[in-house]
Amino acid sequence: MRIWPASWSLAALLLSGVALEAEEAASGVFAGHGIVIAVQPGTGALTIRHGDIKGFMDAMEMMYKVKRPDLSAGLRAGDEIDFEIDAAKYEILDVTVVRRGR
Ligand SMILES: [Cu+2]
Repeated sequence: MRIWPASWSLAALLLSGVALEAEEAASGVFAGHGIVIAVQPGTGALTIRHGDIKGFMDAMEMMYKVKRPDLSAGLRAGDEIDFEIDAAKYEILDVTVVRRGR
C-alpha cells in the first residue's frame, strides 16, 4: 500500500511537467521574420513565408490574423518584415518593414 501513493505523486509530477511544457510552447510573444505573400483585404490578415520561430513553430507559409487592420496597411506582397506574434492567439501584434519588395 505504500507504493501506490509514491507512484501517484511521481506520475502527478511527470504529468504537471508535461502540461507546463505544452503550455509554454503555446503562449507568449515570439519574434518572427519573413516575406509577405498576401494581405487580405478588410481584415488585413497576412500570409507570410516565415523562417523558424524558435520555441513556437518551424519555417512555413501561412496566414495570421493581425491585432488591428492598420498593422498591415501599406504592406505589399514581397515586403520583408519582422513581426511579433501572440502564440496563444496566432495573432500578429506588431510589424516592422525590413525591406520593401519590388
Ligand atoms: Cu507559421
